[in-house]
Amino acid sequence: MNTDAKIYVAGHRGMVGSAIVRRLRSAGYSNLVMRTSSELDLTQQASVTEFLASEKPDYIFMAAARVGGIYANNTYRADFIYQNLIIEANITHAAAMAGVERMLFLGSSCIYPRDCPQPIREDYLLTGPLELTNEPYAIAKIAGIKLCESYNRQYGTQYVSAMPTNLYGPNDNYDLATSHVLPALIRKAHEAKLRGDSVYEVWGSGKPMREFLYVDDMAEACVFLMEKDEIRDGLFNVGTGVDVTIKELAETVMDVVGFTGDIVFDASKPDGTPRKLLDVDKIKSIGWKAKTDLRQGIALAYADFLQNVGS
Ligand code: GFB
Repeated sequence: MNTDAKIYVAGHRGMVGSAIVRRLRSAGYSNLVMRTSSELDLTQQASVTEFLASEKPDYIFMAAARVGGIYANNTYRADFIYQNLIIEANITHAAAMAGVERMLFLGSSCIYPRDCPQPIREDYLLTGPLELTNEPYAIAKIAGIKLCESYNRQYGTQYVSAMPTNLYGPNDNYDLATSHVLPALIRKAHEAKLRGDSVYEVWGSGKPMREFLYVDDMAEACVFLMEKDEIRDGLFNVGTGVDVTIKELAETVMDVVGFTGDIVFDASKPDGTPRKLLDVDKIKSIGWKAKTDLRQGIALAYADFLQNVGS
């Protein structure tokens, strides 16, 4: 990517999109194109077609999506499959028709079968049934991968797919009903500390295992993949290669936040996938690996929470 390349970041206000913008700017890319959802409704095919036909960016980072944690995925199942399918279909088709050569599509580790061997390799895709709590979202993201593959074969595009593990960091969603686990535990531990509570609640059994990647490391991986001209297609897991139980995570969050009470587990909430540790050998083999360890990342995320959300 030349530093004067025109780069469209779809979803630039989200946690991942805003991290990609930070990374691009720090790497000297200044010709960035961004549109808020009120300026450009990505669910409207005609608007997306007109926008990409006129802008004709050299690169697209597709970080726009309807996202959320286990409860949001399981509650708004129709919204998650419809909105993600239509956004990715609109952008992929309009990009190919506008002659956009290179694009990075962002998916999620939930695309892999619920009970596949761990760590999960990219070629385990579509080898077994999905986790039911986020199946609609997973199906949409699998379709996004297939859109990239199909347009690459038919139209000669170079659309690459990146599958991040669970992400966290600056500009995360801290709404307790729709957020992912890590921001939720940061907020719950912080508020329990302020209230002087003796316990803080963790959903499920605490037994599931999750891998957590700091969002600025994810952004670095996204720019890394687009800067490698020889990477023209395919699917790349992006993660740390290390996972922890939700109980261990909750204990680390308590320690970072300074909450000294006890954990209480709410067994009425779903555990979801027992484990989804990504095999990151493929992206490591081309020269990228995550830098931020979990405790360091949680401290950075808590500092962001205090600055922008909490009191
Ligand atoms: O992060 P999370 O919502 O989504 O939940 P997934 C991870 C685990 O943390 C589950 C537990 O076992 C939750 O029960 N957990 C404990 C909590 N306390 C909480 C809490 O207060 N809030 C939340 N949200 N979880 C997501 C998919 O699955 O993974 C997304 O639903 C996406 O679509 C994302 O793929 C990467 O990790 O289970």
